Amino acid sequence: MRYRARLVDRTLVIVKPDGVERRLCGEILGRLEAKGLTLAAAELRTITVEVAERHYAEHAERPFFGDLVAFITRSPALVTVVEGPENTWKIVRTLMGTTNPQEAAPGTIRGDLAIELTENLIHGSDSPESAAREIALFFPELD
Ligand code: D4T
Repeated sequence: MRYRARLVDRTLVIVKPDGVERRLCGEILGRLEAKGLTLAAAELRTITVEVAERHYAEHAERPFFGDLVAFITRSPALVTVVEGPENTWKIVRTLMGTTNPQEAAPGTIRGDLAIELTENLIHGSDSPESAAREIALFFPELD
């Protein structure tokens, strides 16, 4: 019988503007799907400054906050909810690779496809609590 993950968990995944601009949406989502994860929602949208500031609120005091908000809002991003087994957020983070693509392992999305910290292609929630908060922020209708 073909393997199918039990769908018990959800996480927010964003193909950031650099990924859309570089035409890597298919490559990136393809890796998540090939792993066995399932798209539950997806929308190409230009993230507003207000939503970006709420999404990255934990970085509000960091020196790179302004550039980060400008980057994530500069052109459309592919905002998605990905479904899979327990701790799907962690499975996605493993596939993504570390935040700095220069340190990300080969075989990961950032390790294979990116080189700049500021253009690291993909966002994935970093805990169950972040996943719930971010899904509610980007897809309130799914709650
Ligand atoms: P996101 O949240 O975008 O998925 O990235 P991570 O979860 O992997 O990493 P993060 O929250 O620590 O950083 C958010 C975002 O800010 C950029 N960044 C980060 C930056 O421009 N300069 C920096 O010094 C750091 C630490 C990269 C990702």
